[in-house]
Amino acid sequence: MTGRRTLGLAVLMLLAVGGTAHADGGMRIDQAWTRATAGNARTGALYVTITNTGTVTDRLIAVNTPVADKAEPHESKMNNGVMEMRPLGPVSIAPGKTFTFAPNADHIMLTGLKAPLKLGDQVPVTLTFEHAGAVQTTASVAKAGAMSGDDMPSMPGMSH
Ligand SMILES: [Cu+2]
Repeated sequence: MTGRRTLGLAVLMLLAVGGTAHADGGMRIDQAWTRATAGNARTGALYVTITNTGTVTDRLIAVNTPVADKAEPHESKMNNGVMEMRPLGPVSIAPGKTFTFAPNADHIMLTGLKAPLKLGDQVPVTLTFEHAGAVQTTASVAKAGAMSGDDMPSMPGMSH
């Protein structure tokens, strides 16, 4: 692990501790990840698993990340053999339920990427819920074409 990444992670953890996630907010965020982008690609997709551990239905109303101009939940649907996508709108999650953004399914579209996403980087993400408020997480950057966030470099030190 590089010193640079360790420092970045420490800063992010401080942000998470000092962030705006409410103590009573019942949203658990797992497995946030995205994919490395090639060249000057301006779009990407973010994947994350959200579990409502609270007692009321909550809605994901906004997603923000400093690496892109816009982050918006999309749904993907096959239409006459063509994969089409469109904005999903606010995502409702009932108590005890889990919602997963995953490849070839619902995803969080990143548009206006400010720089290429590099393998092994950690991307700050803020998920804002109607009740739970803003919840901070970090997305790991997996390799291009990865189908899960576990598809990570075997030697993290080699990634820069
Ligand atoms: Cu999309």
